[in-house]
Amino acid sequence: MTYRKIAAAVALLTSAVLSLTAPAAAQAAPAATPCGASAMVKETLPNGTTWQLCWRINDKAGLVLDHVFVATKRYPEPVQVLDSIRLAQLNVPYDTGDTEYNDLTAIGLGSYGLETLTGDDCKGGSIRLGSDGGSDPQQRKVLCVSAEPRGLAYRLHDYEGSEEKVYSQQGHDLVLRTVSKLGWYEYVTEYRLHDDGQISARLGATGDLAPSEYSTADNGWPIGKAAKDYSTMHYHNAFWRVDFNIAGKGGEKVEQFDTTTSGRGSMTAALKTTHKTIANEGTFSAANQRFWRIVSPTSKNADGHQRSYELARGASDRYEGHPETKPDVTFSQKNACEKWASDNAADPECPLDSVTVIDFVKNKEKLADPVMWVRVGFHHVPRDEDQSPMPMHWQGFDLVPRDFTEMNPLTPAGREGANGNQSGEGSQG
Ligand SMILES: [Cu+2]
Repeated sequence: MTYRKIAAAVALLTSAVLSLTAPAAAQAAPAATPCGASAMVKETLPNGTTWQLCWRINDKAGLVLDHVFVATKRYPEPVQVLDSIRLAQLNVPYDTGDTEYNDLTAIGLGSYGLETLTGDDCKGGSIRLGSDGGSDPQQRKVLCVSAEPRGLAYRLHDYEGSEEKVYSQQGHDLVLRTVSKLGWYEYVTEYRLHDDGQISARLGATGDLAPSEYSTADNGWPIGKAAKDYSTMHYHNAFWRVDFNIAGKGGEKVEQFDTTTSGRGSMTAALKTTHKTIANEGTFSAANQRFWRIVSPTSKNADGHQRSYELARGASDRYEGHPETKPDVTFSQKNACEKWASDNAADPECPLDSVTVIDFVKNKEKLADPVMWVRVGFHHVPRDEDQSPMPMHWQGFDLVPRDFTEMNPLTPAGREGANGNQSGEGSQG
Protein backbone atom coordinates (compact mmCIF):
# COMPACT_ATOMS: atom_id res chain seq x y z
CA MET A 1 0.00 0.00 0.00
CA THR A 2 1.41 3.40 -0.96
CA TYR A 3 1.57 6.24 1.51
CA ARG A 4 -1.23 8.01 -0.39
CA LYS A 5 -3.50 4.97 -0.23
CA ILE A 6 -2.88 4.66 3.51
CA ALA A 7 -3.55 8.36 3.95
CA ALA A 8 -6.77 8.08 1.94
CA ALA A 9 -7.89 5.13 4.07
CA VAL A 10 -7.08 7.05 7.25
CA ALA A 11 -9.03 10.05 5.95
CA LEU A 12 -12.03 7.87 5.15
CA LEU A 13 -11.92 6.23 8.55
CA THR A 14 -11.52 9.60 10.28
CA SER A 15 -14.45 11.17 8.44
CA ALA A 16 -16.57 8.14 9.34
CA VAL A 17 -15.64 8.52 13.02
CA LEU A 18 -16.26 12.27 12.89
CA SER A 19 -19.69 11.83 11.34
CA LEU A 20 -20.58 9.28 14.02
CA THR A 21 -19.57 11.61 16.80
CA ALA A 22 -20.82 14.84 15.18
CA PRO A 23 -23.71 16.63 16.90
CA ALA A 24 -27.21 15.96 15.63
CA ALA A 25 -27.76 17.29 12.12
CA ALA A 26 -29.32 20.72 11.83
CA GLN A 27 -32.99 21.12 11.12
CA ALA A 28 -31.93 22.82 7.90
CA ALA A 29 -32.27 21.00 4.61
CA PRO A 30 -28.84 20.18 3.19
CA ALA A 31 -27.51 22.74 0.77
CA ALA A 32 -25.64 21.73 -2.36
CA THR A 33 -22.50 19.89 -1.26
CA PRO A 34 -19.76 20.40 -3.81
CA CYS A 35 -17.12 18.73 -1.62
CA GLY A 36 -16.73 15.39 0.13
CA ALA A 37 -17.43 14.80 3.81
CA SER A 38 -13.82 15.26 4.93
CA ALA A 39 -13.66 18.67 3.23
CA MET A 40 -16.98 19.84 4.61
CA VAL A 41 -17.71 21.65 7.83
CA LYS A 42 -21.34 21.76 8.87
CA GLU A 43 -21.93 22.81 12.45
CA THR A 44 -24.92 24.10 14.36
CA LEU A 45 -24.21 26.68 17.06
CA PRO A 46 -26.15 26.74 20.37
CA ASN A 47 -28.56 29.43 19.10
CA GLY A 48 -29.54 27.19 16.19
CA THR A 49 -27.48 28.83 13.43
CA THR A 50 -25.89 26.36 11.01
CA TRP A 51 -22.86 27.23 8.90
CA GLN A 52 -21.90 24.92 6.06
CA LEU A 53 -18.80 25.25 3.91
CA CYS A 54 -15.98 23.44 2.15
CA TRP A 55 -12.40 23.95 3.26
CA ARG A 56 -9.04 23.21 1.67
CA ILE A 57 -5.41 24.17 1.95
CA ASN A 58 -3.77 26.01 -0.91
CA ASP A 59 0.03 25.79 -0.91
CA LYS A 60 0.35 29.59 -1.08
CA ALA A 61 -2.87 31.00 0.44
CA GLY A 62 -3.20 28.45 3.23
CA LEU A 63 -6.79 27.98 4.44
CA VAL A 64 -9.47 28.59 1.78
CA LEU A 65 -13.20 28.52 2.51
CA ASP A 66 -15.52 27.76 -0.42
CA HIS A 67 -19.31 27.58 -0.81
CA VAL A 68 -20.22 29.20 2.51
CA PHE A 69 -23.92 28.85 3.43
CA VAL A 70 -25.81 30.05 6.50
CA ALA A 71 -29.13 28.92 7.96
CA THR A 72 -30.73 30.01 11.21
CA LYS A 73 -33.45 28.66 13.45
CA ARG A 74 -35.79 31.46 12.33
CA TYR A 75 -34.79 31.25 8.64
CA PRO A 76 -33.93 27.54 8.23
CA GLU A 77 -33.39 27.49 4.47
CA PRO A 78 -29.60 27.58 3.84
CA VAL A 79 -28.65 30.65 1.84
CA GLN A 80 -25.26 31.04 0.22
CA VAL A 81 -23.12 34.01 1.24
CA LEU A 82 -19.65 33.43 -0.23
CA ASP A 83 -18.26 31.60 -3.20
CA SER A 84 -14.86 31.78 -1.49
CA ILE A 85 -12.63 33.68 0.92
CA ARG A 86 -8.87 33.42 1.42
CA LEU A 87 -5.73 35.41 1.99
CA ALA A 88 -4.34 36.97 -1.19
CA GLN A 89 -0.95 38.26 -0.02
CA LEU A 90 1.10 38.98 3.06
CA ASN A 91 3.69 41.63 2.24
CA VAL A 92 6.28 42.30 4.95
CA PRO A 93 8.64 45.22 4.19
CA TYR A 94 11.11 46.31 6.89
CA ASP A 95 11.53 49.99 7.70
CA THR A 96 15.23 49.98 6.74
CA GLY A 97 14.10 49.51 3.14
CA ASP A 98 16.60 46.66 2.83
CA THR A 99 14.33 43.64 3.43
CA GLU A 100 10.93 42.63 2.11
CA TYR A 101 8.98 39.37 1.98
CA ASN A 102 5.90 38.35 0.01
CA ASP A 103 5.05 35.53 2.35
CA LEU A 104 2.25 33.92 0.31
CA THR A 105 3.79 33.89 -3.16
CA ALA A 106 7.44 33.46 -2.14
CA ILE A 107 6.99 30.96 0.70
CA GLY A 108 3.34 29.95 1.19
CA LEU A 109 1.09 29.37 4.19
CA GLY A 110 0.33 25.79 3.06
CA SER A 111 2.62 22.85 2.35
CA TYR A 112 5.57 22.46 4.73
CA GLY A 113 4.84 25.84 6.33
CA LEU A 114 1.50 24.58 7.63
CA GLU A 115 1.79 23.45 11.22
CA THR A 116 0.32 20.24 12.60
CA LEU A 117 -1.99 21.37 15.42
CA THR A 118 -1.07 20.41 18.97
CA GLY A 119 -1.06 21.72 22.54
CA ASP A 120 -3.70 24.42 23.10
CA ASP A 121 -4.00 25.16 19.34
CA CYS A 122 -7.56 23.85 19.32
CA LYS A 123 -8.62 23.80 22.96
CA GLY A 124 -12.29 22.92 23.22
CA GLY A 125 -12.59 22.31 19.47
CA SER A 126 -12.04 19.39 17.14
CA ILE A 127 -9.07 19.02 14.81
CA ARG A 128 -9.69 18.00 11.20
CA LEU A 129 -7.35 15.98 9.05
CA GLY A 130 -6.63 17.42 5.65
CA SER A 131 -4.10 17.68 2.87
CA ASP A 132 -1.46 20.30 3.59
CA GLY A 133 -1.57 21.44 -0.04
CA GLY A 134 2.07 20.68 -0.84
CA SER A 135 3.44 19.17 -4.07
CA ASP A 136 3.70 15.88 -2.15
CA PRO A 137 0.50 16.37 -0.14
CA GLN A 138 0.42 14.92 3.36
CA GLN A 139 -2.71 14.26 5.41
CA ARG A 140 -2.20 16.04 8.71
CA LYS A 141 -4.15 17.55 11.60
CA VAL A 142 -4.25 21.08 10.25
CA LEU A 143 -7.70 22.64 10.80
CA CYS A 144 -9.27 23.55 14.11
CA VAL A 145 -13.07 23.76 14.20
CA SER A 146 -14.61 25.09 17.39
CA ALA A 147 -17.67 26.86 18.74
CA GLU A 148 -16.61 29.75 20.94
CA PRO A 149 -18.74 32.11 23.08
CA ARG A 150 -18.70 35.69 21.79
CA GLY A 151 -20.40 37.50 24.67
CA LEU A 152 -23.88 38.97 24.65
CA ALA A 153 -25.63 38.58 21.30
CA TYR A 154 -28.40 40.94 22.42
CA ARG A 155 -30.16 42.25 25.50
CA LEU A 156 -33.60 43.81 25.77
CA HIS A 157 -35.60 44.71 28.87
CA ASP A 158 -39.10 44.80 27.43
CA TYR A 159 -41.57 46.45 29.81
CA GLU A 160 -44.03 47.64 27.19
CA GLY A 161 -45.32 44.21 26.20
CA SER A 162 -48.16 42.41 27.93
CA GLU A 163 -45.69 41.10 30.51
CA GLU A 164 -42.37 42.58 31.55
CA LYS A 165 -39.47 40.45 30.31
CA VAL A 166 -35.70 40.54 29.88
CA TYR A 167 -34.30 38.97 26.72
CA SER A 168 -30.61 38.22 27.24
CA GLN A 169 -28.73 35.78 25.03
CA GLN A 170 -25.16 34.54 24.75
CA GLY A 171 -23.83 34.44 21.18
CA HIS A 172 -21.35 31.98 19.63
CA ASP A 173 -18.93 31.88 16.71
CA LEU A 174 -17.98 28.87 14.63
CA VAL A 175 -14.21 29.32 14.46
CA LEU A 176 -11.96 27.85 11.75
CA ARG A 177 -8.26 28.17 12.38
CA THR A 178 -4.92 27.08 10.89
CA VAL A 179 -1.34 27.93 11.90
CA SER A 180 1.56 28.46 9.49
CA LYS A 181 5.22 28.88 10.43
CA LEU A 182 7.17 31.09 8.05
CA GLY A 183 10.70 31.54 9.31
CA TRP A 184 10.49 32.99 12.81
CA TYR A 185 6.94 34.25 12.56
CA GLU A 186 3.88 32.06 13.03
CA TYR A 187 0.67 33.21 11.36
CA VAL A 188 -2.80 32.20 12.45
CA THR A 189 -5.44 32.25 9.73
CA GLU A 190 -8.84 32.55 11.38
CA TYR A 191 -12.42 32.84 10.19
CA ARG A 192 -15.17 33.42 12.73
CA LEU A 193 -18.68 32.66 11.51
CA HIS A 194 -21.04 34.30 13.98
CA ASP A 195 -24.49 32.97 14.82
CA ASP A 196 -25.99 36.27 13.63
CA GLY A 197 -24.57 35.89 10.12
CA GLN A 198 -21.45 38.04 10.53
CA ILE A 199 -18.17 36.73 9.12
CA SER A 200 -14.90 37.92 10.63
CA ALA A 201 -11.59 37.33 8.85
CA ARG A 202 -8.36 37.90 10.71
CA LEU A 203 -4.70 37.10 10.66
CA GLY A 204 -2.76 36.63 13.89
CA ALA A 205 0.99 36.97 14.13
CA THR A 206 3.01 35.29 16.85
CA GLY A 207 6.16 33.13 17.05
CA ASP A 208 9.33 35.17 17.50
CA LEU A 209 10.94 38.32 16.19
CA ALA A 210 13.41 37.53 13.39
CA PRO A 211 16.94 37.48 14.85
CA SER A 212 18.29 38.56 11.45
CA GLU A 213 16.28 41.80 11.51
CA TYR A 214 18.08 44.12 13.89
CA SER A 215 19.18 47.64 13.05
CA THR A 216 19.69 50.98 14.78
CA ALA A 217 17.63 53.57 16.62
CA ASP A 218 16.74 55.08 13.21
CA ASN A 219 14.21 52.36 12.48
CA GLY A 220 14.41 49.88 15.33
CA TRP A 221 13.31 49.72 18.96
CA PRO A 222 15.58 48.53 21.78
CA ILE A 223 14.22 45.28 23.18
CA GLY A 224 17.16 43.82 25.14
CA LYS A 225 19.14 45.26 28.06
CA ALA A 226 19.78 49.01 27.75
CA ALA A 227 19.95 50.35 24.17
CA LYS A 228 21.92 47.79 22.23
CA ASP A 229 19.64 45.42 20.31
CA TYR A 230 17.27 47.37 18.07
CA SER A 231 14.61 45.12 16.52
CA THR A 232 13.64 46.55 13.14
CA MET A 233 10.18 48.03 12.67
CA HIS A 234 8.21 46.58 9.77
CA TYR A 235 4.82 46.23 8.18
CA HIS A 236 2.45 43.32 7.84
CA ASN A 237 0.38 44.19 4.76
CA ALA A 238 -2.33 41.53 4.55
CA PHE A 239 -4.74 41.16 1.65
CA TRP A 240 -7.82 38.97 1.44
CA ARG A 241 -9.71 37.94 -1.70
CA VAL A 242 -13.47 37.76 -1.11
CA ASP A 243 -15.85 36.43 -3.74
CA PHE A 244 -19.55 36.66 -2.83
CA ASN A 245 -22.28 34.52 -4.30
CA ILE A 246 -25.36 35.79 -2.48
CA ALA A 247 -28.17 33.22 -2.57
CA GLY A 248 -26.24 31.44 -5.32
CA LYS A 249 -27.29 34.04 -7.86
CA GLY A 250 -24.01 35.91 -8.45
CA GLY A 251 -23.95 39.18 -10.39
CA GLU A 252 -23.69 41.32 -7.26
CA LYS A 253 -23.43 45.10 -7.37
CA VAL A 254 -21.00 47.19 -5.33
CA GLU A 255 -22.31 50.25 -3.52
CA GLN A 256 -20.54 52.97 -1.56
CA PHE A 257 -22.31 54.75 1.29
CA ASP A 258 -21.29 58.23 2.43
CA THR A 259 -22.72 60.50 5.09
CA THR A 260 -22.32 64.26 5.19
CA THR A 261 -23.56 66.97 7.54
CA SER A 262 -26.14 69.12 5.75
CA GLY A 263 -27.13 72.04 7.92
CA ARG A 264 -29.10 71.76 11.14
CA GLY A 265 -32.42 70.43 12.30
CA SER A 266 -34.42 72.08 15.09
CA MET A 267 -32.02 70.68 17.72
CA THR A 268 -28.78 69.50 16.18
CA ALA A 269 -26.86 68.75 13.00
CA ALA A 270 -28.77 67.16 10.14
CA LEU A 271 -26.91 64.31 8.46
CA LYS A 272 -27.55 63.00 4.98
CA THR A 273 -26.55 59.50 3.87
CA THR A 274 -26.36 58.67 0.19
CA HIS A 275 -25.30 55.56 -1.66
CA LYS A 276 -24.14 55.08 -5.19
CA THR A 277 -23.38 52.09 -7.38
CA ILE A 278 -19.75 51.50 -8.27
CA ALA A 279 -20.25 50.24 -11.80
CA ASN A 280 -16.63 49.83 -12.84
CA GLU A 281 -13.43 48.38 -11.43
CA GLY A 282 -11.38 50.57 -9.13
CA THR A 283 -9.49 51.08 -5.88
CA PHE A 284 -11.11 52.84 -2.92
CA SER A 285 -10.05 54.30 0.38
CA ALA A 286 -11.70 54.82 3.72
CA ALA A 287 -13.19 58.13 4.76
CA ASN A 288 -15.20 59.18 7.77
CA GLN A 289 -18.72 57.70 7.58
CA ARG A 290 -17.99 55.62 4.48
CA PHE A 291 -18.56 51.94 3.85
CA TRP A 292 -19.13 49.59 0.94
CA ARG A 293 -21.57 46.79 0.45
CA ILE A 294 -21.99 43.92 -1.99
CA VAL A 295 -25.66 43.68 -2.89
CA SER A 296 -27.60 41.08 -4.81
CA PRO A 297 -29.80 42.69 -7.47
CA THR A 298 -32.08 39.65 -7.56
CA SER A 299 -32.19 38.02 -4.12
CA LYS A 300 -34.43 39.67 -1.52
CA ASN A 301 -35.29 39.02 2.10
CA ALA A 302 -38.88 38.50 3.29
CA ASP A 303 -39.29 42.28 3.71
CA GLY A 304 -38.63 42.69 -0.02
CA HIS A 305 -35.21 44.27 0.57
CA GLN A 306 -32.17 43.32 -1.49
CA ARG A 307 -29.81 41.04 0.39
CA SER A 308 -26.30 42.35 0.96
CA TYR A 309 -23.18 42.20 3.11
CA GLU A 310 -21.20 45.25 4.08
CA LEU A 311 -17.47 45.56 4.62
CA ALA A 312 -16.75 46.73 8.18
CA ARG A 313 -13.14 47.79 8.52
CA GLY A 314 -11.16 48.00 11.72
CA ALA A 315 -7.75 49.41 12.50
CA SER A 316 -5.47 49.49 9.46
CA ASP A 317 -2.14 51.23 8.90
CA ARG A 318 -1.53 52.43 5.36
CA TYR A 319 1.88 51.52 3.91
CA GLU A 320 2.99 54.25 1.53
CA GLY A 321 5.85 52.24 0.04
CA HIS A 322 3.83 50.55 -2.72
CA PRO A 323 0.90 51.74 -4.87
CA GLU A 324 -1.08 48.57 -4.06
CA THR A 325 -0.75 48.95 -0.27
CA LYS A 326 -2.45 52.37 -0.22
CA PRO A 327 -6.10 51.63 -1.17
CA ASP A 328 -8.22 49.98 1.51
CA VAL A 329 -10.32 47.96 -0.89
CA THR A 330 -10.23 47.09 -4.58
CA PHE A 331 -13.15 45.80 -6.61
CA SER A 332 -12.22 43.92 -9.78
CA GLN A 333 -14.17 41.96 -12.34
CA LYS A 334 -13.61 38.26 -11.61
CA ASN A 335 -10.67 36.90 -13.59
CA ALA A 336 -9.02 33.49 -13.09
CA CYS A 337 -5.59 35.02 -13.77
CA GLU A 338 -5.90 37.48 -10.88
CA LYS A 339 -4.87 35.41 -7.85
CA TRP A 340 -2.50 37.45 -5.67
CA ALA A 341 -2.88 41.08 -4.62
CA SER A 342 0.79 41.65 -5.37
CA ASP A 343 3.48 39.49 -6.98
CA ASN A 344 0.62 37.90 -8.95
CA ALA A 345 2.22 34.76 -10.33
CA ALA A 346 1.76 34.79 -14.07
CA ASP A 347 0.59 31.60 -15.69
CA PRO A 348 1.88 31.16 -19.25
CA GLU A 349 -1.63 32.01 -20.49
CA CYS A 350 -2.02 35.03 -18.22
CA PRO A 351 -0.88 38.56 -19.04
CA LEU A 352 2.56 39.21 -17.57
CA ASP A 353 1.83 42.84 -16.79
CA SER A 354 -0.93 42.04 -14.28
CA VAL A 355 1.20 42.15 -11.14
CA THR A 356 -0.90 43.85 -8.45
CA VAL A 357 -4.49 44.78 -7.66
CA ILE A 358 -3.76 48.16 -9.27
CA ASP A 359 -3.16 46.37 -12.58
CA PHE A 360 -6.31 44.27 -12.16
CA VAL A 361 -8.50 47.39 -12.32
CA LYS A 362 -6.55 49.66 -14.66
CA ASN A 363 -8.88 49.14 -17.62
CA LYS A 364 -11.94 50.02 -15.50
CA GLU A 365 -13.88 47.00 -16.71
CA LYS A 366 -17.59 46.85 -15.92
CA LEU A 367 -18.27 45.01 -12.65
CA ALA A 368 -20.60 42.16 -13.60
CA ASP A 369 -19.20 39.66 -11.07
CA PRO A 370 -17.08 41.62 -8.58
CA VAL A 371 -14.21 40.28 -6.48
CA MET A 372 -13.35 42.28 -3.36
CA TRP A 373 -9.69 42.64 -2.31
CA VAL A 374 -9.44 43.89 1.27
CA ARG A 375 -6.15 45.30 2.55
CA VAL A 376 -5.38 45.59 6.26
CA GLY A 377 -1.97 46.89 7.33
CA PHE A 378 -0.21 46.69 10.68
CA HIS A 379 2.94 48.68 11.37
CA HIS A 380 4.81 46.67 13.94
CA VAL A 381 7.00 48.71 16.27
CA PRO A 382 8.63 45.97 18.39
CA ARG A 383 8.43 46.18 22.18
CA ASP A 384 10.11 44.39 25.07
CA GLU A 385 7.08 42.13 25.46
CA ASP A 386 7.57 40.73 21.94
CA GLN A 387 10.07 38.27 23.50
CA SER A 388 9.18 35.52 23.90
CA PRO A 389 7.05 34.01 22.35
CA MET A 390 5.61 37.13 20.77
CA PRO A 391 2.10 37.89 22.04
CA MET A 392 -0.49 37.37 19.29
CA HIS A 393 -1.38 40.51 17.36
CA TRP A 394 -4.42 40.51 15.09
CA GLN A 395 -5.44 42.33 11.93
CA GLY A 396 -8.62 41.78 9.95
CA PHE A 397 -12.12 42.91 9.03
CA ASP A 398 -15.78 41.97 9.30
CA LEU A 399 -18.46 41.17 6.75
CA VAL A 400 -21.78 42.19 8.25
CA PRO A 401 -25.15 41.10 6.87
CA ARG A 402 -27.31 44.04 5.75
CA ASP A 403 -30.91 43.11 4.95
CA PHE A 404 -29.88 39.49 4.48
CA THR A 405 -32.84 38.40 6.64
CA GLU A 406 -36.04 40.30 7.37
CA MET A 407 -35.15 40.63 11.08
CA ASN A 408 -32.40 39.69 13.50
CA PRO A 409 -31.92 35.98 12.72
CA LEU A 410 -31.67 35.37 16.48
CA THR A 411 -35.00 37.07 17.28
CA PRO A 412 -36.45 35.14 20.24
CA ALA A 413 -40.05 34.04 20.66
CA GLY A 414 -41.97 37.05 21.88
CA ARG A 415 -40.20 39.56 19.60
CA GLU A 416 -41.06 38.15 16.19
CA GLY A 417 -43.78 40.75 15.65
CA ALA A 418 -41.37 43.66 16.09
CA ASN A 419 -40.63 44.17 12.39
CA GLY A 420 -40.78 47.88 11.58
CA ASN A 421 -42.48 50.59 13.62
CA GLN A 422 -45.09 49.02 15.87
CA SER A 423 -45.99 52.15 17.82
CA GLY A 424 -47.93 54.15 15.26
CA GLU A 425 -45.76 57.11 16.24
CA GLY A 426 -43.26 58.87 13.98
CA SER A 427 -43.68 60.10 10.45
CA GLN A 428 -43.91 58.00 7.31
CA GLY A 429 -41.75 59.14 4.43
CU1 LIG B 1 5.66 41.93 13.15
